[in-house]
Amino acid sequence: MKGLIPDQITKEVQYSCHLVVFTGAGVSAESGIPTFREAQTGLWERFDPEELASPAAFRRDPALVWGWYEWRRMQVQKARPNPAHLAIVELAQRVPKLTVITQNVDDLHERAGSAEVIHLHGSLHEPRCFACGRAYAGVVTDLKDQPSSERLEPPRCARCNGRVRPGVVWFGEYLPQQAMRSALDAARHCDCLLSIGTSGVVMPAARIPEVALENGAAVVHVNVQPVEVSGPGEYSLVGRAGELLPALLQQAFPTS
Ligand code: BV8
Ligand code: ZN
Repeated sequence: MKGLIPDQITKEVQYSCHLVVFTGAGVSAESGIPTFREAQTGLWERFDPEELASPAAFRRDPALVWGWYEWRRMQVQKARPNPAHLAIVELAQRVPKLTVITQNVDDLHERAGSAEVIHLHGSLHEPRCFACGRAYAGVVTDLKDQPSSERLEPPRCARCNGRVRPGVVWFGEYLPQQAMRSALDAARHCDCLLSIGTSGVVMPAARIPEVALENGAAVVHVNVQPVEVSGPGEYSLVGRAGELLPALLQQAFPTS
């Protein structure tokens, strides 16, 4: 019975010795986490996310930005990994080597069971002092369920009294060097890269699938929107990650 996934793509995964899974906000969409560009709600409706996700915005109005990130962190805390995250964990049991690289700042890959996830844009779960860099994981905020309508003052650093900031990479900030190095190394040496749920507009992360392609790997885009492909070895699978990844897993490694 013909499956959802074209045979050529199934084979690329089935015979892969080193598979890279590169994810964007679309992989968490079916967990109920709004993608970065979906309309912000509540207090942040009138802001362009790229405006808010910047050091300047935090300096200008730390309580507005801290409130937005804490509300997003609460959203993630209430969310659960979806079938796409779980299929990625299963794939890792079936191919010799699998590397997960994510642009997302949620911890849904980890909570699904993925190990050693490379976070190119940091994480909501590693706040740090903006002034001296001291880590402040485990900050507790009892945010109401509704988008916070009031600003939320960020905590102060016990060491230098600086403001605590989200542990994410903002626009205009460099990506963590080690993360980018490991991601590029995996992209250069893999034989197949699945690019899941990303619009591929944010640099330099968006280079990762290109580097894999330049180094001879097959690249498969999984997105609800068709992705323009440049030639043989690059494929666009149109559909929801939560449906296509379990189908790809099942077709490449049928359970006995
Ligand atoms: C840097 C953390 C050096 C914060 C994020 C002009 C040209 C080129 C580059 C630039 C430029 N001007 C500035 C730049 C650099 C800039 C950049 O790339 N800007 C873009 C907008 C043009 N990049 C930077 O600043 C980076 N740093 O370059 O440093 C430097 C230093 C000093 C001065 C200059 C440069 C830092 C970038 C990191 C930004 N931080 N996140 C936070 O989360 O708040 S990026 C943020 O946006 C997310 O992490 C995400 O990765 C990214 C994109 O967001 P979304 O669009 O929501 O998500 P995604 O792209 O993943 O799209 C969702 C996709 O899923 C869609 O395609 C949708 O169709 C699909 N989908 C939806 N549902 C499903 C689905 N697919 C499958 N199944 C579904 N169910
Ligand atoms: Zn400090």
